[in-house]
Amino acid sequence: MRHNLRALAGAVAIGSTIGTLAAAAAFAGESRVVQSGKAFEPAALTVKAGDSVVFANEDFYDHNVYSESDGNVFNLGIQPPGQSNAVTLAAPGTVEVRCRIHPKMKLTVTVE
Ligand SMILES: [Cu+2]
Repeated sequence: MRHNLRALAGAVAIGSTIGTLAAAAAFAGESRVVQSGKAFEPAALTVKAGDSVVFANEDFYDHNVYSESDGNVFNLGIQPPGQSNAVTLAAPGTVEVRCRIHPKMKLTVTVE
């Protein structure tokens, strides 16, 4: 009986390890875009479908980041200085990101 329990514990440990590896492989990437000086930094980046992009407002102004690109429509709403918000970009394609408050702010994300 004791032997069986030990074997069972070993099987659980191996299963747990495999589960952790699978979770790590499936874990989506995360990119970071900073808003500073009424501009996105960087102004262009490439991510994989399912990845997240964190928008960090490190500016002195409110921003309102959004996209109306097919498959990746989002609107972060008013984002005060110091606030970060993440968006998951699920659909491959080109995502044009803008700010409703500052129309000159432009970011192009290529989702592969
Ligand atoms: Cu803005």
